[in-house]
Amino acid sequence: MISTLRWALGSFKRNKLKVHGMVRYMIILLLILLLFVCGCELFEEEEETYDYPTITKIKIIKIPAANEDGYAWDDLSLPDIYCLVTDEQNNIYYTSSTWQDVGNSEYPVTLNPENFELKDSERELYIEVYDEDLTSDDLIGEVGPFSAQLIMDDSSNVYTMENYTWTLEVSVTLKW
Ligand SMILES: [Ca+2]
Ligand SMILES: [Ca+2]
Repeated sequence: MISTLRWALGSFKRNKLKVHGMVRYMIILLLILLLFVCGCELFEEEEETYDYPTITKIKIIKIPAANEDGYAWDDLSLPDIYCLVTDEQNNIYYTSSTWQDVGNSEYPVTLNPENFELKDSERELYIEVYDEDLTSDDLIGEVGPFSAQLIMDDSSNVYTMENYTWTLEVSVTLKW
């Protein structure tokens, strides 16, 4: 009888320990979940701040299929696209990297400038789009002028420019 009682007591203690373990385990799990959810929310709420209006994206949406002489941009391959951001005096403020052999289905081509700040928000800028060649690059076309102020007055972050003479369409995304 005593041994049965002892066994029952021991079993109760063991189960109690098991329950405690499980509760502890679930609390830890809940804490981890809570931390994760809070972390995600904090991450989402973290808005990047900019000291100056900053171009975060340049999208080449459309380029003419052929050059002004009616020939393809490259003889044996597709055009290699990059752009410059310049002003009226041809000062260069930004040179993008080049997208090699861009096919029609690849547009829009997104060029991501890293923290391209427009410290002078009134400065009028142009975007020149080129086909990179071995000797001299072909100018595909130009859009502009635009300024950070013009885009901010427009209030939308994405500003699209089209040059009908060149059949060229480019958009810039500005954050401020
Ligand atoms: Ca070419
Ligand atoms: Ca090419």
